[in-house]
Amino acid sequence: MSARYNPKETEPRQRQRWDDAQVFLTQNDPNKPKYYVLEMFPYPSGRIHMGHVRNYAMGDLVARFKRARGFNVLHPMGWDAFGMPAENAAMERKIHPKGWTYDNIANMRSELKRLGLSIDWTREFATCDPAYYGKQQKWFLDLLKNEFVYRRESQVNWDPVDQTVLANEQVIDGRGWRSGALVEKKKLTQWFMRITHFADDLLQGLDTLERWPEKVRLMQANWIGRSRGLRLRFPFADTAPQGFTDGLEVYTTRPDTLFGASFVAIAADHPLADLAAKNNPDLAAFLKQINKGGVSQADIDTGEKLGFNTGITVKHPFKPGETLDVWVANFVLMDYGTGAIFGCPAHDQRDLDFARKYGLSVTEVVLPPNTDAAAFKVADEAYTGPGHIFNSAFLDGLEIEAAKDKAIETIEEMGLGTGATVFRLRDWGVSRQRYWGCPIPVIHCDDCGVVPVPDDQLPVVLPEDVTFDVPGNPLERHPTWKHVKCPHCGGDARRETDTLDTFVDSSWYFARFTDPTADAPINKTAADYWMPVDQYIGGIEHAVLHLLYARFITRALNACGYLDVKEPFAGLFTQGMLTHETYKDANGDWVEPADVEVSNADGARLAKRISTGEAVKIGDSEKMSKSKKNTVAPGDIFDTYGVDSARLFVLSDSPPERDVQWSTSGVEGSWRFTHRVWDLFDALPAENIPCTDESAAAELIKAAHKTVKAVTEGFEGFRFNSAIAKLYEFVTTVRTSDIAKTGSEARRQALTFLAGLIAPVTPHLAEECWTRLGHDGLIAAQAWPHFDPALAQDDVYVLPVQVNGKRRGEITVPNGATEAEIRETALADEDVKRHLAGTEIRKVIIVPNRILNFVVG
Ligand code: ANZ
Ligand code: ZN
Repeated sequence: MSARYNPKETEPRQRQRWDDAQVFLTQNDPNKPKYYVLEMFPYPSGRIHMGHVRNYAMGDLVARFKRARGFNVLHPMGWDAFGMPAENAAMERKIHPKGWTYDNIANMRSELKRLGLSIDWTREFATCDPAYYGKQQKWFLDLLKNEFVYRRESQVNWDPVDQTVLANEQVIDGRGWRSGALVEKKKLTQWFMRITHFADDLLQGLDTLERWPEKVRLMQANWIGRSRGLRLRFPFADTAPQGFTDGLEVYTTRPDTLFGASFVAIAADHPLADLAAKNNPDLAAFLKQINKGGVSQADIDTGEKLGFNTGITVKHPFKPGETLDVWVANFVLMDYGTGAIFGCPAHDQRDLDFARKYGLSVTEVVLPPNTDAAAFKVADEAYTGPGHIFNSAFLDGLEIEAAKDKAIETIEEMGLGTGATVFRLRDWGVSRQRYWGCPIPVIHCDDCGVVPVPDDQLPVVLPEDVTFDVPGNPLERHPTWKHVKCPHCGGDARRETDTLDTFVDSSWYFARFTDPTADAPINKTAADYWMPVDQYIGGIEHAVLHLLYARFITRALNACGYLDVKEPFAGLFTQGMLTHETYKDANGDWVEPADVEVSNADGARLAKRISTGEAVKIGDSEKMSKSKKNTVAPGDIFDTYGVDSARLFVLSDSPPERDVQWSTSGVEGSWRFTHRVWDLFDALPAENIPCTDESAAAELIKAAHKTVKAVTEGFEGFRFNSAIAKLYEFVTTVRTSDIAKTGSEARRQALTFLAGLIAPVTPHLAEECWTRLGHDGLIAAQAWPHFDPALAQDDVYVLPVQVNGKRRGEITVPNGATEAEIRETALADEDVKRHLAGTEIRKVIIVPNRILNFVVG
């Protein structure tokens, strides 16, 4: 007896038992209710970090809980394995991206397995497996056929040193993030996915996602950005330039501000700019100049406003005889609206910055509430709030929305434009001039154009004999891979050398998991059974891109007949981050927690460096990151405290949506708890101890049922930390109960429940406890403890007491108390007594469990 609990010995042994019994192997069994729980699959960077531990511990809790509750649970794992870091490693360390990636996967797989996750590992795949991306190529061609995929010329950020296209996020202060070279804008023919086709549907679908965080839905709605506006053609004051006989079309969402217009502006790559530059060398030079520099939205909003007056003028539609100059401006984008705007400086900050810089007029036309029209002047800040229209002839006095309607109606009557709904969402550019990605399965033929790779030639597999010694796309310079015969005419042709954005790979993996070896990209029967994912878990940083792309691809696959659902994730949970104190030495260099010892001296916390003994300064707790060295290695934690203690700590420390501050004392607390639990089981006597106090036994059983109820509800509602707090309480209750009074049967019953309740959190320990109770089988295969609602009920409840409808106190009464008993208890309460003093009770209204009201005179 009293063997000390030893996770080092127990944990691998229990994992082996799960493996041997194949308990987590999932069958597609349409006769059982299903539950699909999925954590966002990891990028194989090399090691798992504490953030992974938390994310997967949460998913595993849900998976084990739902399995015990009788669901057929799907809980798979895979790898989001394409992408730049593998190529960077190849360039820096002369290793092949493939070798680097699969080595990392092998390493992280064994680390994840150590976590004891209830995953069906037979379904594992990596997106860089040809067996996966080949199926992606297959449906890509269907999307192409159905025009959800197309090619067009577009402006890209071009890094002239690395010879590559950069994503907006890779342009930092106008320079390439790797090379540091000034980024140029360049026109390239790129592949796009028509996400805008579903703009409205993606927006409306958000209303159906009741189990998504409100915040994420809002972020997606903003990203899609539907706005009602007006396409308006300004007639030219002089002869219309060639090709512009209908006028210059602008797009505006604020037609109510038309009387405040002081200029018109077009994008640098607007056709009219090109035309005007033909006989204006200064303009041509200007265009060249602004074609440098990043094109990210943040750059445009905060960057310096640059403009050039083309000398062309247009007529104001509402002000006869008045004209506006047409400028070229760097903050007007070609691929939004019509690539042209009218500027109203008083009510738009960018227009105001521009007007102040070039000395253009500023006319206020929206008057804020309770403001004197004569005194209202805009200075450095545009007014974008609510108000009434003024200085605007027939729009005067109207509110903004009404004025918009009126302006649109008038422009339509004049035949100068039409009201339009426009989305901020743009089509998704999926071309990457990179090696380590899914090859786009088409062939270019001079005679036949773009020819899909025939079915029997899929997958188009990446060639392995590539080099990274020079910048640019290795596929582009591969000696043979690119040169193929046209499948259509048999002539010489070129293989597409662009690969797909890795967000494409992660936009359908959840559907592939339902039958990962299917011959078709998606086995419809399996997907119909499993989809949608019931619970998706991941970081808030994916609120827009990944989660929106996945919703889009699901719709596109649905439209092509691959899937029945339109929404991939019925429930979404975004977990908080892991943080840790930061430490700095005397030189101001970060010191890692593993090298720091913190001690308490007279209430003050002091830290010193273990390796050198020197004092270090304790800083704020911040998100764990390599740059601040405030990380802890999961492997070290597992070695010291065991996997279950780590799981318990990350699940119990804070509400799952909040950050967890990692601390040694915290994980030590979890470690002590696992020992307390084990000691209880270990101390259960083999012989029967009779019950000598019925009420003590009943009380213990009641506490057990109440705990099952509370934990069940907590796990169901993603309140893991408060559910675990109930487990702590219960363990104390059991420990302090006297087995000489309750007898061993009640104790055994309580511990049987406890083993079941801790199984989703500390699964290895739970198995050990289950065995200790004398069971041969696995607790992982057991049903969830069942509570009796009558026993789980509280004995007493709190009843608010009012006097003449005002709350004056509260009383605690036994469940099922009669009205007379309730009344008596209330009249004995000191607070109530004070408020009733000197009055006469006319009536007593009692609604049991709700309220008591004394009506007095
Ligand atoms: C006149 C105006 C007056 C505007 C005013 C705003 C405020 P959202 O709401 O984001 O869709 N705009 C239109 N096309 C543009 C382009 N290609 N590049 C840069 N800006 C463009 O933005 C719509 C507003 O953004 C439009 O309404 C237009 O400026 C500008 F007090 O028209 B507005
Ligand atoms: Zn051909």
